[in-house]
Amino acid sequence: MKPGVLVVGELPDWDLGALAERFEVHLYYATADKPGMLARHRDTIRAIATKGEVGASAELMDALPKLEIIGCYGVGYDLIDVPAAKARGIRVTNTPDVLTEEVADMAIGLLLAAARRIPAGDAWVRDGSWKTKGSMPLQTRVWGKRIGIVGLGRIGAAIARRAEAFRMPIAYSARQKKDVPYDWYPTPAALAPHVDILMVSAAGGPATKGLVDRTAIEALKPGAIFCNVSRGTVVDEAALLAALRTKRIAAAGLDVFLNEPDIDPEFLTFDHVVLQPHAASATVETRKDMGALMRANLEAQMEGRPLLTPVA
Ligand code: 8YV
Repeated sequence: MKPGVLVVGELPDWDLGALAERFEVHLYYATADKPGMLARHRDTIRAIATKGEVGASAELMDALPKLEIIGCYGVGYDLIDVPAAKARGIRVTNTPDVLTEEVADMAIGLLLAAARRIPAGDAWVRDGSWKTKGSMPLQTRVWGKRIGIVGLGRIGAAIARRAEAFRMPIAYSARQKKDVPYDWYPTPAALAPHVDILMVSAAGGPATKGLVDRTAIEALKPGAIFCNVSRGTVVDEAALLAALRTKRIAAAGLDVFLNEPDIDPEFLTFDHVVLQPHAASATVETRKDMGALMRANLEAQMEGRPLLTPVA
């Protein structure tokens, strides 16, 4: 008999199909009767497949006494209660590396789209403004500007490599200075006054909650550009909204927010902000790689082999 996997967040059909070859797949996200599904399959579910936006709580773990592993379809596992998993001997894996370059592409894309007003330019052509009003308002330069990266992990480093090609002086904030030729600051608040662009790419979770605080946002130079491809929780969103309201932040590109997808509606009112629906890793190619890595971890656990990318 195949082991059971509880799929708590929606996955592409190709992943569900591949999972079904090795597991009895239970679509938790699609069932109205969640307690019933847990009760019926509590003795056979040995794995959970989750994703960045949908976590796994201690309560869910407790409902599944045979649970051995939680495979996160995403690098960020901040919504999985890892201490609870550890305490119960449940392994947790994520999908690092396979999405690094994709997220860095989106970071640069958002930066260019916001500063160069690419969506507004597209609308200007489509709605006839080009013909009736002539040129659109001028844009803001990106290349050569000083960029500050909050969190120089795998994704931050990939953004920095791209920024080098844009001939940008690079600075970063991180708890520890790293062996890189970029200027280091210990906190976003220390970094912010020295940069033209603040790019947030730190991991989410309790350790980085509110890391980009009001002090950091208020320390940005007037006219700064702000981007976030990490987690909404990393930023003091009230302070960000205030700086967007006054246009102290001249342009912003945001892929992540608090309370996704029910985000603060004020974001929708800003025409100097480019919004994305938490899609930085969302290409067919990368999502296939993420799914394959998540499944490889689940299968390794079922077969008693070492996990490929464990976090706990
Ligand atoms: C999501 C992400 O997990 O990897 C992460 O941490 O935020 C994303 O890749 C992705 O949307 C999968 O649901």
